[in-house]
Amino acid sequence: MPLDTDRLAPAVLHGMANAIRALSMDAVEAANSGHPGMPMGMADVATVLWSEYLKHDPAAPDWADRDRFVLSAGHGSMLIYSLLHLSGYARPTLEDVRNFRQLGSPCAGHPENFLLDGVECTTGPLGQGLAMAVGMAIAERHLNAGFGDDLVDHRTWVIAGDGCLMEGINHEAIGLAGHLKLGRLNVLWDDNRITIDGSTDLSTSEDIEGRYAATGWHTVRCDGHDAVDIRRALDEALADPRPSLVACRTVIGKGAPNKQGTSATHGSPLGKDEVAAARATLGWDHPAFEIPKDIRDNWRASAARGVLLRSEWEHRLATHSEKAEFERRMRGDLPESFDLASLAQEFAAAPQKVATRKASEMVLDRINPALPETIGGSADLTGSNNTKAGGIGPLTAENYGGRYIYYGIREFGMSAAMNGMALHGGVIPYGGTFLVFTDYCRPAIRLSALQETRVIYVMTHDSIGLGEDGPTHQPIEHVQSLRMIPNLLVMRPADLVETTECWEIALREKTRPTVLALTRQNLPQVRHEASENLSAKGAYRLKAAAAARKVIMIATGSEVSLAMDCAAQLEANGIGADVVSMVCTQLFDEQDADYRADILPDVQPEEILRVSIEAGTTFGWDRYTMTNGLRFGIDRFGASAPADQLFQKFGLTADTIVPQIISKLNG
Ligand SMILES: Cc1ncc(C[n+]2csc(CCOP(=O)(O)OP(=O)(O)O)c2C)c(N)n1
Ligand SMILES: [Mg+2]
Repeated sequence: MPLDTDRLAPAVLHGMANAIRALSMDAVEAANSGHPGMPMGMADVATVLWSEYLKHDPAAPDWADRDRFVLSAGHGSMLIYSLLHLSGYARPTLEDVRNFRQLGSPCAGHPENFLLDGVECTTGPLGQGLAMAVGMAIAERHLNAGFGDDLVDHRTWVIAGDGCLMEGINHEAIGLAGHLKLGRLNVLWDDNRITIDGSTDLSTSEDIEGRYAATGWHTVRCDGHDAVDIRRALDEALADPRPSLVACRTVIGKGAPNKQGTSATHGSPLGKDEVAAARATLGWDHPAFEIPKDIRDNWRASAARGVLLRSEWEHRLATHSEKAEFERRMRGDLPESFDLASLAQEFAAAPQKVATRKASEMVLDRINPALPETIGGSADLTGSNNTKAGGIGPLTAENYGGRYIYYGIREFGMSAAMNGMALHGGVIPYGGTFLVFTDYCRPAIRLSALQETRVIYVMTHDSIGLGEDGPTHQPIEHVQSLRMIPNLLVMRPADLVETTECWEIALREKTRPTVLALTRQNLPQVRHEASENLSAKGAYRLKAAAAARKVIMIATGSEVSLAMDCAAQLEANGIGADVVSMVCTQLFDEQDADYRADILPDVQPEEILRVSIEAGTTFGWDRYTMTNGLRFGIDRFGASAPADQLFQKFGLTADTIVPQIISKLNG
């Protein structure tokens, strides 16, 4: 809670808030695009929050114990750019702000975590910022349980709009936060009763505070343009042990005399005349992008509290017995001693027939005791995803030190929370559901990839091989469609050894998320040698042709052993066949040209026929088979039946595939 000496006079705060309004309307005007309404409406709330409550030091944006600030209403990006600039962060500079929304400026249309320090997460897809903040708040409490108040003792603040509260994910996110009693999470709702289409009356009549209260939240209301009232509400929020929703009644576009309070200010420049009128209304007679010295000084001075708090924290860290471990965790480095290669070798030496979901559990049995930073979980499919392993216990409101989260049936909420945890740092989240429900997670998976977070998605039941649950549960297009997302590794291991290799790759990828697509059904072990992590090459030759090579079989996951069976039959017919396990297309595409050409030589199909097998869509496989190759897969929805009958029905057996290859070879 701020000291009385931190309290600034309302007139001072008013000038500081008007600097946000001026920068926001002028930057949007210069770009001729953007959203002035939200920053102008929330300027007063944001000024009180940043100058009196938020714990931050502009000189140390990555200070581990800073408060996290999330602008969930990402369209109001000029709000955070103004706040960062005015309070003295190195970037954005005034030039950066002038170039709002232009190529090369870190002031992108929506805030991007990889472009500016102080932007904790990428926001714009409404609702996800708040849901990520839940993950940040979980990570904070979890690390606090491990390292104590001296090192970890901060809050998570969110500014969210009507849209963030209306999105379905809001329900999942606040349900989880309320259940876990994340009292250090405070959401400041820009309650302006306006969205793009007009008044919120058009589309909602919900009792939002009632909904939050029912979910275990504390709620409080304030006049979002009255500093004293804002403080009262924030003080109440801080004092309450529950997560808090602070409903800030505001006027969108506040200060623009003819347009304020209407959706006209939401997402368009105010226009020259209205900007001039706003200047007159606000008493702001400075030219565009000029901030008077006294206001700039007030903003800079407001950061002094954070500077002091950081230096005190640095002193505590310097003498802390856990300093090295804490710093390692926050850097995201794995312990020097961590290594799964020996485990892969153990598995290679003693073959087992297991489902890859089970294989994943066996690997996690080794990972979790060795890596205290992992936080596992599942969206109510723990026993199916095999995610609880290695002796980790539940993370609950009573024990934040636990390492396993029962997310409930909240796939999207889980995925967004994992992004928040990874962005917070100090933890490596992994979580599971059925692969088919990556559709429910997908907007967050996309943000994992965009934000470069190390999140590991453990997605089981990865094909018709799941059997009787039928077409609603059988992924068809999922693996291939996930492969289209840039900066996402999609891995479909074929056995226990490959599963071990994939986990090792995923854990070592600091800036890329991974989807592990794992089987429900048991698979024979295809790898008997593990001196090198071959999965790291994305694809490798599992078996070389014995007879003169005429065919290259390319398969993934459960179809690799099928490809081996096909190859054996081909060889019996005197046709040499390589088998390539394509564990991860993205990693294969990154190999050098020589390696790729060695695995998939660039020759005509008359010389070598390329054949793909994957129990999902064949769409896109011509990338590896070439158009003249053969592609075996499933281009319709599945069916409900035992798995082996389904593989028969969809023609994914050696007896069906081999004759087609031979006939193609015979032209
Ligand atoms: C998931 C998602 N859907 C739609 C949009 C497009 N969009 C951006 S802002 C907005 C309206 C948001 O209303 P509100 O949160 O009340 O913001 P305000 O108009 O008050 O600034 C919409 C529909 C989006 N960014 N994300
Ligand atoms: Mg609104």
